Amino acid sequence: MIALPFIDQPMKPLKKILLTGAAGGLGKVLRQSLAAHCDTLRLSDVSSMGEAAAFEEIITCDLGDKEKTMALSQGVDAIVHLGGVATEHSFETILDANIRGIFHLYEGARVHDVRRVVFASSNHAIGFHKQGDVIDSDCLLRPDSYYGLSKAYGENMAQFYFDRYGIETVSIRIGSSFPEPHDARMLKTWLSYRDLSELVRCSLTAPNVGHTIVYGVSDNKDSWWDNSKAAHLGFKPQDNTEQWHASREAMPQLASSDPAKMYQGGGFTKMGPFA
Ligand code: NAI
Ligand code: 15L
Repeated sequence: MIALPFIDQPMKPLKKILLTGAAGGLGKVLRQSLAAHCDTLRLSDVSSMGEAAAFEEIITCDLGDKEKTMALSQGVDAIVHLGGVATEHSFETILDANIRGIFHLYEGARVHDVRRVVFASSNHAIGFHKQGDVIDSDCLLRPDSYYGLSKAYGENMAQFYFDRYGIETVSIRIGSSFPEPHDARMLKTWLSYRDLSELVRCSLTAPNVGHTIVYGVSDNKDSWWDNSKAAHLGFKPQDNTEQWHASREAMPQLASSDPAKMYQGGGFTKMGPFA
Protein backbone atom coordinates (compact mmCIF):
# COMPACT_ATOMS: atom_id res chain seq x y z
CA MET A 1 0.00 0.00 0.00
CA ILE A 2 1.35 3.47 -0.89
CA ALA A 3 1.67 5.83 2.10
CA LEU A 4 0.00 9.17 1.43
CA PRO A 5 2.38 11.91 2.57
CA PHE A 6 -0.41 14.19 3.80
CA ILE A 7 -1.67 11.42 6.08
CA ASP A 8 1.76 10.44 7.40
CA GLN A 9 2.83 14.03 7.99
CA PRO A 10 0.11 16.22 9.48
CA MET A 11 0.28 19.87 8.40
CA LYS A 12 2.47 22.05 10.58
CA PRO A 13 0.58 24.88 12.28
CA LEU A 14 2.89 27.65 11.01
CA LYS A 15 4.82 28.29 7.82
CA LYS A 16 7.67 30.38 9.14
CA ILE A 17 8.73 31.21 12.71
CA LEU A 18 11.41 33.74 13.65
CA LEU A 19 13.48 32.69 16.69
CA THR A 20 15.71 35.42 18.17
CA GLY A 21 18.43 34.56 20.67
CA ALA A 22 18.93 31.32 18.73
CA ALA A 23 22.59 30.93 19.80
CA GLY A 24 21.74 31.03 23.52
CA GLY A 25 20.97 28.29 26.04
CA LEU A 26 17.20 28.31 25.50
CA GLY A 27 17.60 29.21 21.83
CA LYS A 28 19.38 25.90 21.25
CA VAL A 29 16.56 24.02 22.99
CA LEU A 30 13.80 25.75 21.00
CA ARG A 31 15.73 25.47 17.74
CA GLN A 32 15.10 21.74 18.08
CA SER A 33 11.53 21.74 19.37
CA LEU A 34 10.17 24.46 17.06
CA ALA A 35 11.17 22.48 13.98
CA ALA A 36 8.06 20.33 14.52
CA HIS A 37 5.72 23.33 14.36
CA CYS A 38 6.76 25.17 11.19
CA ASP A 39 7.97 24.59 7.64
CA THR A 40 10.80 27.11 7.97
CA LEU A 41 12.62 28.30 11.07
CA ARG A 42 14.40 31.65 10.77
CA LEU A 43 17.15 31.90 13.37
CA SER A 44 18.71 35.13 14.49
CA ASP A 45 21.35 36.17 17.03
CA VAL A 46 24.35 38.46 17.26
CA SER A 47 26.52 35.38 18.00
CA SER A 48 27.33 32.42 15.79
CA MET A 49 24.50 29.92 15.20
CA GLY A 50 26.49 27.31 13.27
CA GLU A 51 25.26 25.76 10.03
CA ALA A 52 21.65 26.03 8.81
CA ALA A 53 19.70 22.81 8.30
CA ALA A 54 17.62 22.49 5.11
CA PHE A 55 14.50 23.95 6.78
CA GLU A 56 16.40 26.78 8.54
CA GLU A 57 17.44 30.32 7.61
CA ILE A 58 20.18 32.07 9.57
CA ILE A 59 20.41 35.86 9.88
CA THR A 60 23.05 37.43 12.12
CA CYS A 61 21.65 40.63 13.59
CA ASP A 62 22.17 42.96 16.55
CA LEU A 63 18.78 43.83 18.07
CA GLY A 64 20.08 47.39 18.53
CA ASP A 65 20.10 47.81 14.72
CA LYS A 66 16.59 49.03 13.93
CA GLU A 67 16.55 48.45 10.17
CA LYS A 68 18.02 44.93 10.33
CA THR A 69 15.86 43.88 13.29
CA MET A 70 12.68 45.11 11.59
CA ALA A 71 13.59 43.18 8.45
CA LEU A 72 13.84 39.92 10.42
CA SER A 73 10.02 39.74 10.54
CA GLN A 74 9.48 39.88 6.79
CA GLY A 75 7.44 36.87 5.70
CA VAL A 76 7.11 35.23 9.12
CA ASP A 77 3.86 34.10 10.79
CA ALA A 78 5.07 34.27 14.38
CA ILE A 79 8.04 35.37 16.47
CA VAL A 80 9.63 33.70 19.49
CA HIS A 81 11.73 36.46 21.05
CA LEU A 82 14.51 35.20 23.31
CA GLY A 83 17.30 37.52 22.20
CA GLY A 84 18.87 40.02 24.55
CA VAL A 85 20.97 40.40 27.68
CA ALA A 86 19.78 37.61 29.99
CA THR A 87 21.23 38.63 33.38
CA GLU A 88 21.83 41.83 35.33
CA HIS A 89 24.18 44.44 33.82
CA SER A 90 24.53 48.22 33.70
CA PHE A 91 21.54 50.14 32.36
CA GLU A 92 23.50 51.13 29.25
CA THR A 93 24.25 47.49 28.42
CA ILE A 94 20.58 46.52 28.78
CA LEU A 95 19.30 49.54 26.86
CA ASP A 96 20.18 48.60 23.28
CA ALA A 97 19.59 44.85 23.37
CA ASN A 98 16.47 44.65 25.55
CA ILE A 99 14.72 48.02 25.47
CA ARG A 100 15.49 49.39 22.02
CA GLY A 101 15.65 45.80 20.75
CA ILE A 102 12.08 44.90 21.65
CA PHE A 103 10.82 48.16 20.14
CA HIS A 104 12.60 47.32 16.88
CA LEU A 105 11.12 43.83 16.99
CA TYR A 106 7.50 45.00 17.46
CA GLU A 107 7.90 47.66 14.81
CA GLY A 108 9.00 44.88 12.44
CA ALA A 109 5.98 42.82 13.47
CA ARG A 110 3.66 45.78 12.80
CA VAL A 111 5.13 46.65 9.40
CA HIS A 112 5.26 43.01 8.24
CA ASP A 113 1.87 42.09 9.70
CA VAL A 114 3.03 39.38 12.11
CA ARG A 115 0.07 38.51 14.35
CA ARG A 116 1.68 36.50 17.20
CA VAL A 117 4.74 37.02 19.40
CA VAL A 118 6.02 34.85 22.25
CA PHE A 119 8.18 37.02 24.50
CA ALA A 120 10.72 35.57 26.94
CA SER A 121 9.98 37.77 29.92
CA SER A 122 11.40 36.82 33.31
CA ASN A 123 10.54 36.32 36.95
CA HIS A 124 12.83 39.32 37.54
CA ALA A 125 9.97 41.58 36.36
CA ILE A 126 8.29 40.62 39.65
CA GLY A 127 11.40 39.69 41.65
CA PHE A 128 10.73 41.95 44.65
CA HIS A 129 7.67 39.93 45.67
CA LYS A 130 8.48 37.90 48.77
CA GLN A 131 9.44 34.24 48.55
CA GLY A 132 6.48 32.21 49.80
CA ASP A 133 3.87 34.74 48.63
CA VAL A 134 1.68 33.35 45.86
CA ILE A 135 1.12 35.77 42.97
CA ASP A 136 -0.72 35.52 39.68
CA SER A 137 -0.41 37.42 36.42
CA ASP A 138 -2.37 40.41 37.78
CA CYS A 139 0.17 41.12 40.53
CA LEU A 140 2.07 44.38 40.74
CA LEU A 141 5.21 44.53 38.62
CA ARG A 142 8.13 44.68 41.09
CA PRO A 143 11.31 44.56 38.97
CA ASP A 144 14.41 43.60 40.91
CA SER A 145 17.13 44.89 38.54
CA TYR A 146 17.73 46.91 35.35
CA TYR A 147 17.32 43.56 33.61
CA GLY A 148 13.97 42.99 35.35
CA LEU A 149 12.92 46.53 34.42
CA SER A 150 13.64 45.76 30.76
CA LYS A 151 11.36 42.71 30.98
CA ALA A 152 8.60 44.77 32.61
CA TYR A 153 9.02 47.27 29.76
CA GLY A 154 8.81 44.42 27.25
CA GLU A 155 5.53 43.24 28.78
CA ASN A 156 4.13 46.77 28.58
CA MET A 157 5.32 47.01 24.98
CA ALA A 158 3.44 43.78 24.23
CA GLN A 159 0.25 45.15 25.83
CA PHE A 160 0.58 48.38 23.84
CA TYR A 161 1.05 46.61 20.49
CA PHE A 162 -2.02 44.48 21.23
CA ASP A 163 -4.23 47.40 22.27
CA ARG A 164 -3.05 49.63 19.43
CA TYR A 165 -2.43 47.14 16.58
CA GLY A 166 -4.02 43.83 17.62
CA ILE A 167 -0.69 41.96 17.60
CA GLU A 168 -1.12 39.12 20.11
CA THR A 169 1.64 38.20 22.58
CA VAL A 170 2.20 35.60 25.24
CA SER A 171 4.73 37.00 27.73
CA ILE A 172 6.33 34.08 29.54
CA ARG A 173 7.78 35.05 32.91
CA ILE A 174 10.38 32.31 32.83
CA GLY A 175 11.59 31.11 36.22
CA SER A 176 14.89 29.22 35.96
CA SER A 177 15.23 27.10 32.83
CA PHE A 178 18.30 24.90 32.99
CA PRO A 179 18.89 21.15 32.81
CA GLU A 180 18.58 20.97 36.62
CA PRO A 181 17.73 23.35 39.49
CA HIS A 182 21.02 24.78 40.88
CA ASP A 183 19.93 25.59 44.45
CA ALA A 184 17.04 25.69 46.95
CA ARG A 185 15.40 28.73 45.29
CA MET A 186 15.26 26.95 41.96
CA LEU A 187 13.26 24.12 43.55
CA LYS A 188 10.39 26.64 43.24
CA THR A 189 11.38 28.46 40.03
CA TRP A 190 12.65 25.65 37.77
CA LEU A 191 11.21 25.12 34.30
CA SER A 192 12.33 21.96 32.53
CA TYR A 193 13.31 22.16 28.87
CA ARG A 194 10.45 19.80 28.03
CA ASP A 195 7.91 22.06 29.77
CA LEU A 196 9.48 25.16 28.19
CA SER A 197 9.09 23.63 24.72
CA GLU A 198 5.46 22.71 25.40
CA LEU A 199 4.66 26.14 26.84
CA VAL A 200 6.08 27.83 23.75
CA ARG A 201 4.06 25.50 21.52
CA CYS A 202 0.87 26.34 23.45
CA SER A 203 1.73 30.06 23.28
CA LEU A 204 2.11 29.91 19.50
CA THR A 205 -1.03 27.91 18.77
CA ALA A 206 -3.70 28.77 21.40
CA PRO A 207 -6.40 30.98 19.84
CA ASN A 208 -7.28 34.49 21.05
CA VAL A 209 -4.52 35.09 23.57
CA GLY A 210 -4.63 38.91 23.39
CA HIS A 211 -1.75 39.75 25.69
CA THR A 212 -1.45 36.84 28.09
CA ILE A 213 1.10 36.71 30.88
CA VAL A 214 2.08 33.24 32.08
CA TYR A 215 4.71 32.00 34.51
CA GLY A 216 7.19 29.66 32.89
CA VAL A 217 7.47 27.12 35.66
CA SER A 218 7.22 23.34 35.97
CA ASP A 219 4.77 21.59 38.30
CA ASN A 220 6.93 22.24 41.40
CA LYS A 221 5.65 21.70 44.95
CA ASP A 222 4.50 24.86 46.80
CA SER A 223 4.90 27.07 43.74
CA TRP A 224 4.90 30.84 44.23
CA TRP A 225 3.18 31.32 40.87
CA ASP A 226 -0.48 30.80 40.04
CA ASN A 227 -1.19 30.34 36.33
CA SER A 228 -4.99 30.10 36.59
CA LYS A 229 -5.46 33.30 34.56
CA ALA A 230 -3.50 31.74 31.68
CA ALA A 231 -5.49 28.46 31.67
CA HIS A 232 -6.73 29.24 28.14
CA LEU A 233 -3.22 28.46 26.84
CA GLY A 234 -3.79 24.80 27.71
CA PHE A 235 -0.30 24.42 29.23
CA LYS A 236 0.04 21.36 31.49
CA PRO A 237 3.59 21.01 32.87
CA GLN A 238 4.89 17.42 33.05
CA ASP A 239 7.99 17.84 35.23
CA ASN A 240 8.76 18.91 38.79
CA THR A 241 11.77 19.32 41.11
CA GLU A 242 10.91 16.50 43.54
CA GLN A 243 14.04 14.43 42.79
CA TRP A 244 16.36 17.34 43.72
CA HIS A 245 14.70 18.40 46.98
CA ALA A 246 16.97 16.57 49.42
CA SER A 247 20.25 17.51 47.69
CA ARG A 248 19.41 21.19 47.13
CA GLU A 249 18.07 21.62 50.67
CA ALA A 250 21.25 20.05 52.05
CA MET A 251 23.34 22.84 50.44
CA PRO A 252 24.52 25.69 52.73
CA GLN A 253 21.48 27.99 53.04
CA LEU A 254 21.38 31.79 52.99
CA ALA A 255 20.45 33.75 56.13
CA SER A 256 16.74 34.55 56.32
CA SER A 257 17.60 38.30 56.30
CA ASP A 258 19.53 38.02 53.01
CA PRO A 259 17.57 39.68 50.15
CA ALA A 260 18.51 36.72 47.98
CA LYS A 261 16.54 34.53 50.41
CA MET A 262 13.71 37.00 51.09
CA TYR A 263 12.66 37.82 47.55
CA GLN A 264 11.53 35.73 44.58
CA GLY A 265 14.23 37.22 42.32
CA GLY A 266 16.98 35.80 44.55
CA GLY A 267 20.46 37.26 44.01
CA PHE A 268 19.31 39.69 41.30
CA THR A 269 17.76 41.84 44.08
CA LYS A 270 21.21 42.83 45.37
CA MET A 271 23.36 43.17 42.23
CA GLY A 272 24.93 46.55 41.48
CA PRO A 273 24.95 49.49 41.55
CA PHE A 274 27.15 49.70 38.48
CA ALA A 275 29.59 52.60 38.48
P1 NAI B 1 21.38 33.40 26.74
O1 NAI B 1 22.21 34.51 27.24
O2 NAI B 1 22.01 32.04 26.69
O3 NAI B 1 20.80 33.75 25.31
C1 NAI B 1 20.47 35.07 24.91
C2 NAI B 1 20.94 35.25 23.49
O4 NAI B 1 20.65 36.60 23.09
C3 NAI B 1 22.45 35.02 23.31
O5 NAI B 1 22.69 34.04 22.33
C4 NAI B 1 22.98 36.38 22.90
O6 NAI B 1 24.03 36.31 21.93
C5 NAI B 1 21.74 37.03 22.31
N1 NAI B 1 21.86 38.49 22.36
C6 NAI B 1 22.32 39.26 23.39
N2 NAI B 1 22.37 40.54 23.03
C7 NAI B 1 21.94 40.59 21.74
C8 NAI B 1 21.79 41.65 20.81
N3 NAI B 1 22.09 42.92 21.12
N4 NAI B 1 21.34 41.34 19.58
C9 NAI B 1 21.02 40.07 19.25
N5 NAI B 1 21.17 39.03 20.08
C10 NAI B 1 21.62 39.29 21.32
O7 NAI B 1 20.07 33.34 27.65
P2 NAI B 1 18.97 32.19 27.76
O8 NAI B 1 19.11 31.56 29.08
O9 NAI B 1 18.96 31.36 26.54
O10 NAI B 1 17.63 33.07 27.81
C11 NAI B 1 16.86 33.33 26.65
C12 NAI B 1 15.81 34.38 26.99
O11 NAI B 1 15.00 33.91 28.05
C13 NAI B 1 16.43 35.71 27.45
O12 NAI B 1 15.63 36.76 26.94
C14 NAI B 1 16.30 35.65 28.95
O13 NAI B 1 16.18 36.94 29.50
C15 NAI B 1 15.02 34.84 29.12
N6 NAI B 1 14.99 34.12 30.39
C16 NAI B 1 15.77 33.02 30.59
C17 NAI B 1 15.74 32.35 31.80
C18 NAI B 1 16.51 31.09 32.05
O14 NAI B 1 16.36 30.54 33.13
N7 NAI B 1 17.30 30.59 31.12
C19 NAI B 1 14.89 32.84 32.91
C20 NAI B 1 14.11 34.00 32.58
C21 NAI B 1 14.16 34.62 31.36
C1 15L C 1 16.71 34.90 34.44
O1 15L C 1 15.95 35.76 34.00
C2 15L C 1 18.02 34.63 33.83
O2 15L C 1 18.01 34.79 32.43
C3 15L C 1 18.58 33.26 34.17
O3 15L C 1 19.96 33.25 33.85
C4 15L C 1 18.36 32.89 35.63
O4 15L C 1 19.14 33.71 36.43
C5 15L C 1 16.89 33.03 35.98
O5 15L C 1 16.37 34.29 35.61
C6 15L C 1 16.59 32.82 37.47
O6 15L C 1 15.94 33.68 38.06
O7 15L C 1 16.99 31.79 38.01
